[in-house]
Amino acid sequence: MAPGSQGSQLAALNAWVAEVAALTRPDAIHWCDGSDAENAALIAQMQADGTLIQLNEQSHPNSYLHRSHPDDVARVEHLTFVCTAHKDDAGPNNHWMAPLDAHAKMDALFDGCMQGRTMYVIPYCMGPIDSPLSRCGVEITDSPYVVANMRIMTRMGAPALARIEREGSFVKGLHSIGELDPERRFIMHFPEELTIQSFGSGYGGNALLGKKCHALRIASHQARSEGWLAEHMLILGIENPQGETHYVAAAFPSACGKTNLAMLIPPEGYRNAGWKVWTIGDDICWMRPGSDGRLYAINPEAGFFGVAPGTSAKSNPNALASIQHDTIFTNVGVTADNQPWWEGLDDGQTAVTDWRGNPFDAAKGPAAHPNSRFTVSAKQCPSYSAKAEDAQGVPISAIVFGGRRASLVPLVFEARDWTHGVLVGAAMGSETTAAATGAVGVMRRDPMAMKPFCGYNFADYFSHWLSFDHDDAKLPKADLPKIFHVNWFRKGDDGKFLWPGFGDNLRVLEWMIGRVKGEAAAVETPIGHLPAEGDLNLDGVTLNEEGRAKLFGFDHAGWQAEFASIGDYLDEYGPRMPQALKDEQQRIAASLA
Ligand code: SAT
Ligand code: MN
Repeated sequence: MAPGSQGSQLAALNAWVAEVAALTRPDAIHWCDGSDAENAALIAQMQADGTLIQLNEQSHPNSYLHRSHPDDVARVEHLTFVCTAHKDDAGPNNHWMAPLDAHAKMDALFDGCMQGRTMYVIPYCMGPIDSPLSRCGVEITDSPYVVANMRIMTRMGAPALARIEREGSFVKGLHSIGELDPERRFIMHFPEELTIQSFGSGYGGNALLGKKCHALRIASHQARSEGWLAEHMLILGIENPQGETHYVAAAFPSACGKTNLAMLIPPEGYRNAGWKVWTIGDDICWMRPGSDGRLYAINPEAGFFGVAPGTSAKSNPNALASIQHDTIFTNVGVTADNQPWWEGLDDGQTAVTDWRGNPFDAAKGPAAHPNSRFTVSAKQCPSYSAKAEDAQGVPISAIVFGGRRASLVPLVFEARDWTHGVLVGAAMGSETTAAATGAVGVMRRDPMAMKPFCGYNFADYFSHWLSFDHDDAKLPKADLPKIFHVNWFRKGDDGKFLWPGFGDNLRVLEWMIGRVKGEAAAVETPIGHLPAEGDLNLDGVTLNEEGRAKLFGFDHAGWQAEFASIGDYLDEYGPRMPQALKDEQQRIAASLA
């Protein structure tokens, strides 16, 4: 039964649901209330039809394995479109289709696609239910797996519906797994209509429409017109021994360790001294200037959709502790006693069955797909911060950009000012990972880690970022975070990582906070401020000569070539690219000449 009465704020929602039902022709319509009983019934149904496989009830209570279609294991950037009325508004960073053409294509795919299936209507809220920074959406899907995941990843059900009824506005997301045919798969965004349509995939960011589709592509577009930022960033709190907490937002491309950084465990010396790290979010950050001019951030999500391989008691004990119960695993292997297993778990066991459900044979490939995932409520994370539920959000002291760069880029540097920081973000490069289909390990420019997620022209996005550093007497004086760049992935001549990473990354964060407070020293170079020998606490880390030189050095000739390439990259955006950013690039290129 559809809630709400005629004439209420829900009339628009009811009308849309009726319209979708007329097109897709489901056998039944189920409005999700988010209750435990509803979830239990869906899980039982998915166990019965094989969508979910119960894992070892002793070791992993209430946890399930889902095996996706083997052709449906990652986001599909080449099939993802931003459909704005004008092509230039989507920009060279997006695939574009005219809205009318895209609607015609999608209507044909959705026509009758839910026959024999149940249509689920999922009202959800991105962000704490009572936060002014939060935004609501409704996803219609024919996948109960999507319902179960959305229940973990968002504030889903009755409270979200009540907020939609109050506000009357919501993002419309329509999803069908179709036939899971890669030839009939499209992820379409209509930012001007606050609408998402996704067909033919049941996986992650293609199907859980609250995540990348809403919270990044649609929200970035909304944020631009409303004066805030929707970013592909984790948020963490760093509490020093004096009990003072600084919040940091950090952008890394998918599968570059955002979850690990967000759940960092301080090295022993730091722990003993009283340092603590708090997790706010691991993937998405919405930020808005507060009345004091600082940026306040919320995590719009309520759970983690983390990469399983490499997660271990050593690399991320908080994540491992989080996923011991009430977790959905997708595309991992299983052990002889039916526990979830993946490469790098390092628990002395091994899989007997691989992610496809075949007997595991290491010679034929990994047990877990490299983009296999766990879905778990953030509340299960031991380091989850109470502040993550705060309606006001947390004030951000530093913004960090980082990618996977085997060469050139040092461990850390600080941007001179906001404009330079925006250029540092815009020039970000990273080697591709398994989170998207396509070649892995190819260096590409991934500005602010938003290449696959910015819902509008990057040139306009950079202008929007620059606009936060205003000189407008009518607005509160901006007290903006400092901007840094990090590279945990620098390699030596032997191809091995030079920096230990994980918990030791706190050493770098400590230096950043020292810089924010005006206490830590740095040396100036054309690319920004670098810590000099002795500025970073390296007690307990062994670095050889090569490590010190490459992690803290500045390769003049290499950066000259890099800045030439950055200039070419900015030019690809044509006349919409803000002059201030080009000037900044030219200023640095000149100082390198
Ligand atoms: O598939 S998702 O987009 O949800 C995960 C990721 O790529 O970060
Ligand atoms: Mn991500």
